Amino acid sequence: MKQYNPTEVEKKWQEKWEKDKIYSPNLDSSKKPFGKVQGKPFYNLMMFPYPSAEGMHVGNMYAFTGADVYGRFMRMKGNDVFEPIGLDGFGIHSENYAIKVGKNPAEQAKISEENFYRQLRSIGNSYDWTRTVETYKPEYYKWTQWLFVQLFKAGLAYKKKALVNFCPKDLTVLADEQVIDGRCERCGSIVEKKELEQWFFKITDYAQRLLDNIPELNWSQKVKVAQENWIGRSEGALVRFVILREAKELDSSPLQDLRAEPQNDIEVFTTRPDTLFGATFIVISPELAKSWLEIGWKASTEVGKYTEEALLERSSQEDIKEKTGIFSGIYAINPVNNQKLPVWIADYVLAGYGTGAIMAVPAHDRRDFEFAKKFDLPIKEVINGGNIENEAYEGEGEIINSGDWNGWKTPESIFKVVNWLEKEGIGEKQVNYHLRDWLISRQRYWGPPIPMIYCEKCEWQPVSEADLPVLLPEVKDWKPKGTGKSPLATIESFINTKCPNCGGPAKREADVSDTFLDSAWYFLRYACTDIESSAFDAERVKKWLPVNMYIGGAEHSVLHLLYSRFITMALADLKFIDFEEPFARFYAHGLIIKDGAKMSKSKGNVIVPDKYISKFGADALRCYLMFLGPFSAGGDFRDSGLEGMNRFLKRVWKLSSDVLSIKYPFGQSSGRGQVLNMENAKELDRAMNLAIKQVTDDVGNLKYNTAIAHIMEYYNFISDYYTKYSPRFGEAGKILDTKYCKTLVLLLAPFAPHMTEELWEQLGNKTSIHVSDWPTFDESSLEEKEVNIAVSINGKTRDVIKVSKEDAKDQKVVEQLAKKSANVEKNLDGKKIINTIYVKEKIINFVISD
Ligand code: ANZ
Ligand code: ZN
Repeated sequence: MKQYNPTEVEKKWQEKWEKDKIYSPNLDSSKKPFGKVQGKPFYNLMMFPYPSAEGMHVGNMYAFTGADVYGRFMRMKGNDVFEPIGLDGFGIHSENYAIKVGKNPAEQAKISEENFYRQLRSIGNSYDWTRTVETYKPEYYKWTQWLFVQLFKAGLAYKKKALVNFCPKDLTVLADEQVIDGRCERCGSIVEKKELEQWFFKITDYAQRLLDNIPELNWSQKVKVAQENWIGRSEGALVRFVILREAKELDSSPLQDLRAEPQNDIEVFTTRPDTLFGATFIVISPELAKSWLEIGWKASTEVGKYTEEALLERSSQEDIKEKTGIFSGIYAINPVNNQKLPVWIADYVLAGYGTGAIMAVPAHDRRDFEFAKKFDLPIKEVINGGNIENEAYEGEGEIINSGDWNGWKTPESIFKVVNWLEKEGIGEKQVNYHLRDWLISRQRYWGPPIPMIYCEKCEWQPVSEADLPVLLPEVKDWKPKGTGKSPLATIESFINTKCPNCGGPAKREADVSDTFLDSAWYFLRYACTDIESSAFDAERVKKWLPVNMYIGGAEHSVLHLLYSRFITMALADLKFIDFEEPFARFYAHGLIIKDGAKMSKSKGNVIVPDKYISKFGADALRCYLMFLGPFSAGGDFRDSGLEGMNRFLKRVWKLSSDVLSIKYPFGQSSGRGQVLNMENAKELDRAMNLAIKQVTDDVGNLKYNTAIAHIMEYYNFISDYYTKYSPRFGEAGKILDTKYCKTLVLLLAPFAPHMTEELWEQLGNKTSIHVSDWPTFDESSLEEKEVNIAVSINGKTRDVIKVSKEDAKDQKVVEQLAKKSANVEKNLDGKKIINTIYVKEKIINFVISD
């Protein structure tokens, strides 16, 4: 047999697989390739990549391979596996790369795509290459625009002026989810706040449902928790504080024109209505103060000045700074005890949450405590248990200093407090969510134009579906402007159009949509790439979705994974599909570390797989990556480890060749005079069954590193036998059955798909190993045949004997065997046995008289 030449073998099989379409299931009839029985549809999906021309590094390859191993395993287990691939070519990331290399994004996208697909092919994943999806192509983004139109028609898309996150480097707005610790998710710049008119999706309408479904998802726990926290449900109460009449008169009618009676009050959202008696002041956000000023509140000049400054500060969103604030000059009445509370304006109260106003309870809230200390405001304890001299007490306890509520326990009694407030007409139960609506507009070029048209008469109108896609025009000047406007805004021929409703002159929306919209529905499109008349086909989507296994990075916990869930839910409500959760199972893979840091372009520690593939082959790299640590944890990349894996694969190849080159008759003497008798065969069977069991369990649980370790153990075991009974020692030494070797090759197939395919063919098989059946094991061969039984005399252990399970059933037999032990015999010393106690398969104790 030939030397192992991975380059040759891998090329041969990659071409043949693609030609034979063994990884392209028939999505309608779901027949397995090669006319085998029908399998169950299994949608095995890896998060598609967003490419740049530098291409894929081994960290990316790690994730893709791990997903593929699972798909290959499920295919051999008899499922019809659909494992598609594509790429998210639109977006800021790709556009920034185009800027960097000085190319037009459209031109660059093609180059990136080619390189990416070349790399992806070279690692030998079982992708259905007949159904790729590229988000930047009109045949795809036509449907992204269609989706936008559906959401608009359903009242789930709206345009409004809002204070939004703006990245000063990427020169565009960002959604809340794309601001991580105050910085741009893409480039790391500190995000600013700008007031701009933008398109939003009403993901907040779905907050509760997004939350309710979480327990049923078979997802990594930490991702579920991250989503729960991001959605951030808070239960509490809305409480109304009446603004003090007398103060209004005092202060040259500060609120006279503020609001029409009787609504001149301040509403606050609180999660701790049980602390109402402890409220000692009220705080409103600078934004709320400004809106009051705008409707005629005649506040002092200092107040006006503070408000302006605080708002300006807000827009430059630096890291956490000292709390600032100012007394507004007005007072409000605490509805539970009619106490007069000063109303302050301060920047620690946010405009976008709750009502933008709070009741401050410094004794029991850290932020309020700090503020009270700084401005010398009163602190009043209403929950016992803490020491409020030094810090706020936020824990549980008994309500004190609170009239009727005294003695109630908190937090258990919060509901009683809310009932009380409702009865008194002071406030009511309220649930708030931290989740904000999804900001969709991007003032960039490289994305799908938002398919909306503005007409003076008819206002915003969606482009009619027959006119989709709204093509992204080819323009010279496509770079971001930083004016808060998209580069398309100045392209007259693009902007000027007709109103789809009245036919009058109208203007197109110039912004494009967020790339996260492109990726929020691609998993639906994969199954329908051949369908031109609609985004997807209900029947086919029903057959293949939800995705059975979704693998990707945990960093998308609240971005892509949340957006996809929302879009799927909305499509379900619009009756386009009949399920509301897109990913039945989500598994977060680990990261590859190099020199102590996560592998990434920005860290400059990237390892490109290409050179390793050409040197050792994709199979060696795949096996090595899967072996380096638990798939959920990742691991440290080392060249030496890869070389070791390469040697292992060569050994497997050699073993298989040896087995093939000689036909071993069973049960004859080897040159060394050793015979593989029935006992040896039993041992081999046991090792084989054990290996099958362990590898099956481990791969099924994505424990790839231990699966490979078991394959190695099994290899060592059988190779010992093959070596011992090697024909080198004589012609008569051909004793082993090829089944042990076949099993080895089968178990290794998901990890080293090319090499095993070649060996499989050489072992005389006509169909691909990857559509062959995964080996099954015989549980009974795994059972222990013997047990160890301790023999004791008067409680003192004298020996441990090996007894067959059969014999261990019978106390009489065990007694006899025990007495045969020399040490036992010596200690019994002919004395009379008064009693014998046998604990089955464990201990036999003889009681003798001294
Ligand atoms: C009084 C109080 C007393 C509060 C106490 C807490 C402890 P979550 O859990 O995040 O919903 N709050 C409400 N709106 C706010 C805003 N716009 N900006 C800043 N803070 C705001 O938190 C709700 C709590 O955060 C509310 O409950 C309110 O302070 C504050 F011992 O009201 B609490
Ligand atoms: Zn019109």
